[in-house]
Amino acid sequence: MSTDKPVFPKISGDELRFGIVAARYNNALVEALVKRVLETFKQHNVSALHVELKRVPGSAELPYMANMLASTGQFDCIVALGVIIAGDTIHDEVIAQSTAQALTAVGFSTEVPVINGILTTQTAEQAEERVNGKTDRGREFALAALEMARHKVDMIERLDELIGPDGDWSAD
Ligand code: DLZ
Repeated sequence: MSTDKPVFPKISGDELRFGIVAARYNNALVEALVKRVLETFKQHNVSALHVELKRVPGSAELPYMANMLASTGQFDCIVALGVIIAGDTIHDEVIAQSTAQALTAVGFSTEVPVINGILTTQTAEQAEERVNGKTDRGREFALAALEMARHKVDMIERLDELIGPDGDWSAD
């Protein structure tokens, strides 16, 4: 695991809107992630009215709901939260890889950034350390969401200016 901590820019979230999708598998750990994300949003002035939380059975269902929320056009960023813990089979690897790819695809097709907040660990203890221990992944996911939401708003505005009201591309 990388112990590097990224430095996030200071961003006010007062006009930003977020969708959160949380898996119920490994529920206690995922709920702790949800709590940290919501706390961090609050610390950055995100209005509770601008956050919608949906729950799905497991991490494999996260991309579907992320795609549906992003498709509404009502959000500046979607945060997908789950905890995948290795078992006796390679099921965890299949879910982790396919969800990561699908979440990335949602961002490209909807133009709404999606934060991959799925922890993938060998043991429950490793997940616990990253959720409730020294490594605060929930906060990291929220800070990444704030930064990407800001990028999304800025880039969509820029594209709108370039394309113009009649849909004509006006870049030199
Ligand atoms: C089936 C399954 C297994 C074995 N492990 C996990 C896990 O560690 N974390 C998680 O979020 N979901 C798990 N699931 C459930 C799948 O994500 C999914 O809900 C089911 O395969 C139904 O599509």
